Amino acid sequence: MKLAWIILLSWFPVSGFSHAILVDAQPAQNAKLAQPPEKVTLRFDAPVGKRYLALAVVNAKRQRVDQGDAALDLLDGSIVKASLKQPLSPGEYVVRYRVQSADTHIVTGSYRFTVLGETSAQTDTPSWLDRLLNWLLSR
Ligand SMILES: [Cu+2]
Repeated sequence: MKLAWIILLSWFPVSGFSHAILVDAQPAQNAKLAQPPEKVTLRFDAPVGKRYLALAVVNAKRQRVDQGDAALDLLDGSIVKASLKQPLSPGEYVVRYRVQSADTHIVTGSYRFTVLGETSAQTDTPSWLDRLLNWLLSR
């Protein structure tokens, strides 16, 4: 009977603690942002440890654009933040993170977001009216 308990307990050594799951991210996964974000905020379903904490954001050239200040929120240990170089230029970015769950397991993940910016909105071909005006003015 005693042995059965020991086996049972050793099978569930971390019962009560669970694997951290990312429940919210700002910017959101695959977001297309008109305004460059100032920071990245990740929220997990439970507090995470700061020991293996990492949060990096890289651009399409794999250059880091975060300020290297990834940290837990002072009031809420389930929130990880890092500020970004200002302003981010239009383009695609990848967020990579690593945290340690309460069950001691390391959780890693990554996702993308895009900064649209003014240039992508203005690269549309001129409207027929613009072309007509240009033609009239060029005569
Ligand atoms: Cu786990």
